[in-house]
Amino acid sequence: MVSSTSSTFDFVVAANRLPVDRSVSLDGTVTWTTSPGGLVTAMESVMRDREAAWVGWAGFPGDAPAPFDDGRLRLHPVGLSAEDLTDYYEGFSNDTLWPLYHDVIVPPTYHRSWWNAYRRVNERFAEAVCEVAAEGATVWIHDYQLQLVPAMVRDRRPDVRIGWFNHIPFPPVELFAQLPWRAQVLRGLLGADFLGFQRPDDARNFLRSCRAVLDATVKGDTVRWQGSDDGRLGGSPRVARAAAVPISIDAQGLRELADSPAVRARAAEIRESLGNPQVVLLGVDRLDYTKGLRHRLRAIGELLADGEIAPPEVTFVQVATPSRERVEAYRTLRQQIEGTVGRINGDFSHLGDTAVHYLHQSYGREEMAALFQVADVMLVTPLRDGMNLVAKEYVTARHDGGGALVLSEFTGAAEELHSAYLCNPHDIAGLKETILRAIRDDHEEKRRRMRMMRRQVRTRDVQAWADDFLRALEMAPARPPRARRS
Ligand code: GDG
Repeated sequence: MVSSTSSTFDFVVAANRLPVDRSVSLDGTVTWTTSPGGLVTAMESVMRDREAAWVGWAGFPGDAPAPFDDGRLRLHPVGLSAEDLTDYYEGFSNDTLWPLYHDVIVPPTYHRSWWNAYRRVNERFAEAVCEVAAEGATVWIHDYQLQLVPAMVRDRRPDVRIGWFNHIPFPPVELFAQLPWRAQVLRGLLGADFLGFQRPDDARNFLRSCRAVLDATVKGDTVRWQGSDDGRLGGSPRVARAAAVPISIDAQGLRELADSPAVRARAAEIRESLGNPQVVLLGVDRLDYTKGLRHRLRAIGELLADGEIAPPEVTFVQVATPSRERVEAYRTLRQQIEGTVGRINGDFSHLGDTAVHYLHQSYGREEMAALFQVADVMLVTPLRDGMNLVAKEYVTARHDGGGALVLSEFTGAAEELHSAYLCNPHDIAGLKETILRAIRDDHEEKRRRMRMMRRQVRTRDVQAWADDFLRALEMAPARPPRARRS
C-alpha cells in the first residue's frame, strides 16, 4: 500500500453519484445518509482496509459542498450546475448515450452543446480524481456518464492504475458508429488499463468498435492503440484489456432481510390485502422504455382478454419506480403505460378485484423484499438491460424455494440464470405462452429451477464481482488466472 497523506488516497472510486443522500432539516441542519444499493455494499467491503475516497455528484445543483468523511471513507463532491444537469446528465448521458447503448429503442438525440457539457463535466471529475489519488493509486471509474475520465486522468497521472466498469450494454459497432463523437469516446475509454463489461458480447462490441473506428490493433481481449486526442497518430501508446465481469447483489444481506420476521409478516399482509389470489404476477422496474413494460402489459392484456387469466384468482402488481421525469421520452412512456393500465383495468377489473395494481412509487428495501416473496411469477422482460439486478434479487429473496422467474433473453442476467423461463419480449405470443408455463408448471419443476438460480447468485455475489474486477485490474493488461469458483 502506498503511504497516504491526509488528502490523498490509494483507492479512488468515481461514479456520477456519491453514495450518500443529503437532507436539510427545518432548522438548516444538514445530514447525510448512506444510499442503499449494491454498489455501495460492494465498495464498502473493498474499501474497508484502505485509504479510500469516492468522487461524485452530491445530488443537488450548485456548488460542491466541501469534502467530508463518512467513517473511513472520504467523500469528494463534484459540483453540477442546473445547466450541467440538463446538458450533461439528462441530455448527453440519458438522452444520447442511454438510448444509443440500449439498441436505439427510442431515437438518441445528438446535440453538440450536450457533448460540450459532457466533456466539461468529465474534466471536472478527472480533476477531482487527480486531486485525491495518491501516487500509484487504484482508480475505479463507473459507467457511461464518465467515459472520458479514464484518458483525462491518464494524461495527468501516468502513475495510477485505472479501471472502468460499464453498468449498461455496449452496443454493436453498427449502432455505436452513429455517435458523432465515437472516436473521442473510445479514446477516452482507452485511458483505462482494464475495462469491465456485463456480458462477453459487450466487451466484444467495444473491441470491434476500437478496431473499426480507431483502427486499433485487437488481439484476443487486448487492444493496442497509439493516437492522440486530436486524432493524429503519434500520441502515447495505450494498451487495455476488455472483459466481462458480471455484476451481482449482496445475496447474504438480502437473504437475511427476506427471512426476517417483519418481512415475512409483511408479505402475508400484502397477499391478504390483494385478496389472497392464487397467483400473484409481479414486475419491479424503473419506469424506463428499456424495461419492456409496454410489451409486458400487452401480453397481460391479451391473456386477460383470452380468459387465460382473470382476477381475483390471478392478479398483476407492477411497481414502476419514477425515473428521469424531465426527459421527454420518459414522460411519453409514462402516459402510454398509464393509459394502457387504465384501459386494462376498465375492461377486466371488477369491484374489489383489480386486474393490474400499478404503483408509480418507490419503496423501502423491506417492502421490496416482502413483495418478492409474494410474487408467484416474477416478470423481468426488458428489451435490453445491462444486467438486471431485480432478477437476481427475486431468486434470492424467495428463500422458501417457491416462485418462478420469467426472464428476457436480452438481459445480462439471462447469461447466468439459465434455469429461468426465458423469453423474447418482442414475441407477444411467445411471451404469453411463457407466462402461462411459469404459472402452470408443476411445483417440483419450478423449485428445481429456482434452486439452481439461487445457488448461482449465492456463489457469484457482489463481493465476488468486486474481487474479480480488482484482480483483473491489478493484472491488466495481462489476463488474470481463471476466476475462482467458491
Ligand atoms: C443499471 C443497469 C444493471 C427499483 N425500484 C425500487 C428499488 N429498485 C432497485 C431494484 C434494483 C435496482 O433498483 C435496479 O437495478 P436494475 O439492475 O434492475 O436496473 P437499473 O436501475 O437500470 O440499473 C442494469 C445495474 O445498473 C447494475 O449494474 O443491472 O442493467 O441498467 O436493485 O431492487 N429499490 C427500492 N425501492 C424501489 O422502489 N428500495
